[in-house]
Amino acid sequence: MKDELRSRFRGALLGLALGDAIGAPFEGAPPAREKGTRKPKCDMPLRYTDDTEMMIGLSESILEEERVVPETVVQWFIREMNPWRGYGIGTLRVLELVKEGVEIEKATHAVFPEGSFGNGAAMRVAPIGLVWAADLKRVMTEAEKSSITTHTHPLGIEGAKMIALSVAIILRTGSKEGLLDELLKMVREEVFLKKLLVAKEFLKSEPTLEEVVQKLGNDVLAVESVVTAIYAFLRFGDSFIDTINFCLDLGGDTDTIGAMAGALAGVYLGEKALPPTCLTNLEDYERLLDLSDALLRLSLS
Ligand code: F2R
Ligand code: MG
Ligand code: MG
Repeated sequence: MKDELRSRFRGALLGLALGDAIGAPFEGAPPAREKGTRKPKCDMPLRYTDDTEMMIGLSESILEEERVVPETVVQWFIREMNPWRGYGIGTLRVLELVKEGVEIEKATHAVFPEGSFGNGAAMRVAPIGLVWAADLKRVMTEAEKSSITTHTHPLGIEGAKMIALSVAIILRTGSKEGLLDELLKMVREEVFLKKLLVAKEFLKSEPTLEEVVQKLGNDVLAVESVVTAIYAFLRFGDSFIDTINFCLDLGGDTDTIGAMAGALAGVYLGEKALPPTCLTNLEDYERLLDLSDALLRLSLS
């Protein structure tokens, strides 16, 4: 039992980092003409981007405090972040302002007065779904606390809750069945509910890449990427590499959709289903293993 849990925790973090690193070279590319066009390049060093760096920061902050303390999370981001990994402009500015002494709440409304609805809170949130999987209400409150460090718009927060809940539900059930119905019960924002219903229809009809991009989205906004990642997992999640290939073919925010879908496929399939060549070349592989194991210990304590 503990071995299986360890494998799923590792699968989630490694899956997120692989999806991010494999997707990064394609970020901003147009959708492929047809499915199966793009293949992952794993025979070279796989360097991760802001998605994984922030997930590591969130994880280490959780391990330090045994809960999400927004100030601790932000201080980690400020101290450890490498801007060259490709951060969203809003997120970068929030962190600069907090570093200069501005309160988090004020800083998060400086660039976008209503707060950011980018996917930056959703892309890093998987560890919360792992640690508090036994309590879905707690998953939502901790996900919200982690989001408001940079993303205060209700849609940015809801996107993060959806990914954290998906990780938790997959960990609890070990299944893809019923995930959309569970999310439909818990999600509050109309725009996400509509997209979840589209995803449900798409699972019956095998849409083209163009239809997926048009109806679910492929860009940096939470509403244009979170359901897309969930759909990629539900359609292709029996194979990790098929899931990531599909994210590459979608184009647009490939590293982030890959990171979110990769975390879901990873927690579903476990560590052993991840391609060994890709893992060998993944930056910080050992650190990610240690982090997953420490999160597991916290969740069992
Ligand atoms: N930043 C990037 N990629 C570009 C640079 C990397 C490139 N590969 C390179 O080679 O240089 N990727 C990362 O950013 C995304 C996550 O962004 P996050 O953290 O959500 O940032 P931000 O700035 O808050 O939001 C992103 C954009 O969304 C729009 N937006 C958000 N809220 C808005 C609002 N209230 N009103 C209007 N627009 C809003 C803006 O365009 C934001 O810049 C991930 O893809 C990650 O990989
Ligand atoms: Mg990125
Ligand atoms: Mg991205």
